[in-house]
Amino acid sequence: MYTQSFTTDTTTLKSVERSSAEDAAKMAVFDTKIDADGRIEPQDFMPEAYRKTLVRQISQHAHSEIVGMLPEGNWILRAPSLKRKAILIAKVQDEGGHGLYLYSAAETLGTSRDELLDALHTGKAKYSSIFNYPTLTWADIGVIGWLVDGAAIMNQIPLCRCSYGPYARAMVRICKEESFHQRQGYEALLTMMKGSQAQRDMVQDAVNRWWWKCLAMFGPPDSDSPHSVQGMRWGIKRISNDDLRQKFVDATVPQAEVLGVSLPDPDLKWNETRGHYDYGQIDWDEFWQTVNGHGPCNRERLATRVRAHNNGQWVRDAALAYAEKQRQRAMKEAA
Ligand code: BYC
Repeated sequence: MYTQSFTTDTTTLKSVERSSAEDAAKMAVFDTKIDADGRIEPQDFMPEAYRKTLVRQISQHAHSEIVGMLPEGNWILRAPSLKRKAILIAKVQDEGGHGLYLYSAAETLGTSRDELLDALHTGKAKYSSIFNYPTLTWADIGVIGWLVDGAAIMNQIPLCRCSYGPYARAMVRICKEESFHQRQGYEALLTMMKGSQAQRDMVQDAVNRWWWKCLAMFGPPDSDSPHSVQGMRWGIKRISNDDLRQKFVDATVPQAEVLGVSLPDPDLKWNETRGHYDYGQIDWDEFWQTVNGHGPCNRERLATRVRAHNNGQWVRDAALAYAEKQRQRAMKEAA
């Protein structure tokens, strides 16, 4: 009995040694690829922490896209013209598509869409803080396009160069569509700014309510961002939260001037020495409250999302039944 036990132990030891040598070799290949700015594909070896980080980020991103459909979807029936309604329907539909590309990218990492949706619906998964605020007027829809999609593009363009191939490729198409979203929002606001004083006031009020929330969208300051250093080391993140936020402020101030709105920050001013705009303090307590489920619309958004998923069960059932019928028919024909 003891002999057998010893024999087994030696075999195990040898196989552990062999597998750790193999793992070290695979890890070296992975590191070399990352250092050379290469792409990691689903069939390649990747350390478990890299896989987990990607699933975390891609799932949060996918959830943001589909929860992001809700505040805008609320306005489809109230759009002020057929043209604006058609544009809004197309935009909301695009967001659903972005969610699908991203869930598919996560599936290549071994996590199914059902698992991810379950985590969203049970409140375990995060999605962007920005979608927990109400859309009170039609001007909010323009401002979401201009500022929220504008911030999203700023954050997502660098993701087209993410080290994980399927995520990077999904982002190329998403960014093209986000660019249309941003422009349609800005154009809708330009039209309102050429209208009545009441319309101009509505735009200014929406900008005042959304500006700070958009700055917070980029995530906590670099000094409080637990995932940034490793994410950048792995080439998942290319530009830090604070640097992206600064790029967004610098790009948006001149757009606000053309539009004729003010940005609600008394500390916002050009800094000649830095070559950037300085801006005021973001309310990080409010940001974390919202991220942790206590924003103004968190409960409503999640409840609407779960209801929509449950209401769609019959569609999924019908699609599966149809696929099964097709499979049976193909088998019968092949026999
Ligand atoms: N909201 O260490 P950090 C869109 C979390 S879709 C909520 O900096 P990381 C659109 C963060 O997840 C917009 N949570 O993390 C759609 C982490 O939590 P955990 C969505 C946030 O990952 C429809 C913790 O805070 N875009 O624009 O290095 C219509 C610490 O943060 C937020 C994406 O998802 C936030 N704003 O960097 C219109 C882009 N910020 O996981 C528009 C992809 C941070 O430790 N994601 N947290 O529990 C990213 O680029 C990065 O994940 C982030 C955060 C920059 C967001």
